[in-house]
Amino acid sequence: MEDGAPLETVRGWLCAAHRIAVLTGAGISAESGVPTFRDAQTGYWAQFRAEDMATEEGFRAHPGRVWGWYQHRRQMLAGVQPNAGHRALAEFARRHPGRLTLITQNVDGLHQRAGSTDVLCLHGDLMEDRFLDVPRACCHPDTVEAGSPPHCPRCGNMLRPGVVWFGENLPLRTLEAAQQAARACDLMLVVGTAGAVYPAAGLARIARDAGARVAIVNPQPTELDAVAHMVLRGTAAQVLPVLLAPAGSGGDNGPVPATP
Ligand code: BV8
Repeated sequence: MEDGAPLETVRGWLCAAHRIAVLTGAGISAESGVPTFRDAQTGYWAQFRAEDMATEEGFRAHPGRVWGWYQHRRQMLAGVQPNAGHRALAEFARRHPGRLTLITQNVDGLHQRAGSTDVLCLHGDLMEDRFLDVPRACCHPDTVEAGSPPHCPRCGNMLRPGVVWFGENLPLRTLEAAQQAARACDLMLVVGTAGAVYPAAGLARIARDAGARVAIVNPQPTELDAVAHMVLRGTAAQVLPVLLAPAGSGGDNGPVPATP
């Protein structure tokens, strides 16, 4: 373990890093009020497992239920804003063009709304739809029939959310760009993810094996703690503004305890 306050140690790594890769998960949106996957589903949805609904099989078996879950999540997103963690990442990237690659597992679009650009969205975008089956000549997004889910009035092809479900491949070019960023970085920050979903979680190991330093920002232990050189036990909105603050701005939120 490095000497000195853990956050100051990671800040030293950050200042020395030519290339920084950041992998975020649902936890970075928690302080915006977006429930994470770990959080028990709320209300009506508490009776279902996200892993069962975020699958093609789950959608084909219960299209109305799964579509309703995504509509519920979209409506919830309409009322939330990016938080200080999202903004700290966007502002750092603006101050240091080309130095930071942001990779996210999230589908909530909050990084982009905070001003981050060129975000590598491994799992798609909650606000996009596409046809479930290969569209035929009769399938046009602008002529779908309303319903739960909306569908082609001619052949019944249903719309589905534009996200990557469990058991589906990630967008290849996006995944390859993320893997390349992990291999090329000097520092990887892993923020707000339990590190349980692959191949996204594997990016931390790729970075470490390629010689990068790996630091985690998470209030709880994760499945990637053993891959990290340093764990900062804190929330994204608390830690990132201090960690990523412009040089000379102090960041006097006090030391963030490392793992015990
Ligand atoms: C695939 C979109 C090939 C949908 C999501 C090994 C290699 C390859 C694949 C696998 C493998 N092992 C298993 C698999 C299969 C599977 C998988 O990983 N399963 C897991 C459950 C074991 N992976 C796949 O299926 C992937 N595809 O591999 O293709 C293939 C093809 C066919 C057959 C096999 C393989 C596709 C995975 C993508 C699934 N889609 N999202 C939707 O959103 O509805 S995943 C979804 O869940 C999220 O996008 C996210 O990635 C994941 C949740 O993870 P987290 O982001 O970590 O969130 P979580 O709630 O779990 O944790 C929150 C964390 O935040 C906690 O640590 C908490 O402490 C922390 N936190 C809380 N508050 C804060 C905070 N941190 C900071 N600040 C705070 N305030």
